[in-house]
Amino acid sequence: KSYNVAVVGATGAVGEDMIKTLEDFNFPVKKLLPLASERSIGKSVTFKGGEIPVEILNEKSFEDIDIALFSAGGSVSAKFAPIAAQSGAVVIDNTSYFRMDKDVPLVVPEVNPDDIALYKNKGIIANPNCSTIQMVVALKPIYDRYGIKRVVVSTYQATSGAGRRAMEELIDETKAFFEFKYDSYKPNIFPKKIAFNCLPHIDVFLENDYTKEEIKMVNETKKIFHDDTIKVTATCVRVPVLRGHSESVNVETKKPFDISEVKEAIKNAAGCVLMDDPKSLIYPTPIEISGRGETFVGRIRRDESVENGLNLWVVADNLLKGAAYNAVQIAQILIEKYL
Ligand code: A2P
Ligand code: 11C
Repeated sequence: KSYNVAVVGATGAVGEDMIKTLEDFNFPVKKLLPLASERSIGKSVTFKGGEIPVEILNEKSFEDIDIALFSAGGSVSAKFAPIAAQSGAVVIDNTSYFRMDKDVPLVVPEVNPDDIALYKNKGIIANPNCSTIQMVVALKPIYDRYGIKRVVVSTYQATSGAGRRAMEELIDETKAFFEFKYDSYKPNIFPKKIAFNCLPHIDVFLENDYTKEEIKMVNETKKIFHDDTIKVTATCVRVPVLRGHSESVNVETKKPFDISEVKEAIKNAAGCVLMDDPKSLIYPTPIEISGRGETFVGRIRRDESVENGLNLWVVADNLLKGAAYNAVQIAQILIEKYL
């Protein structure tokens, strides 16, 4: 059996990788429908060696669509995901719009694949935030063996998390630096200069002075593990990297652990790659793991300042495991088990 698949936001950084990931997975696509805004009239996408023209998203776009992958921003999902579901498509939505809706499953296939069954409620499955996805993949083997009391996470997030134009801004600003025009460069996408800088500010600030990105990491982690007792606190930072989010994750487990056992558990965990031999310079960095779908973990060591404390360095390609790859993994399980 093969399926008609729409990609909403097909010209964006994530949309482009969704199309590439469908190809890499050899997903059984009968028809691919790339959708974007009027700005993309005349553009096309490449799929399996052919060019497919981009169409403008409208209410009728989903009439013969089986699966719709959305990554065109929250307001587009808010309006068009229910229309797509109404037309009979199953929506896999990469935006934050439906994530905390109790009738919408929030899925990371290595952690809570069975929640996919809840797509039947609204016809919508939510893909978590990129920073949450890679953290929970690394935490899963630890959670299963020792339980988790508390997590303190600091992130180092790539510009691609904010989209294609954000990546271009980092490049343009870097060029401006070498042309002695940095001081007068006016950023458009980021609130301050990102080249040669880092910004403790991703998404909007909330009443409690946390950013929305930080609160997403708290709430989404609890929902994915079905465990409101996990305490999570986050500081999310944008760094001048194009692709690949890194995270320093400090964990307090419920039960005592043996550090070599933790490494073994991460090595054997679904979707995790252990890269931990610092003396041989083996630890993950964004450049080294770019283009891969797994989550890479290194610098594993005991936090001696607390009972049952553990430090991890977790890196993943935010456009792949953090977005496109996770979405296509969900689609794959959907067709294998449910459609
Ligand atoms: P377009 O290129 O036509 O603006 P990114 O996150 O990399 O900025 O990409 C956002 C994606 O979402 C793009 O494909 C963009 O299309 C699409 N998009 C943004 N707003 C809309 C809209 N109102 N309707 C359809 N697609 C949209
Ligand atoms: C970033 N994590 O790196 C964001 C992008 O909730 O889907 C994804 C935002 C989201 O900017």
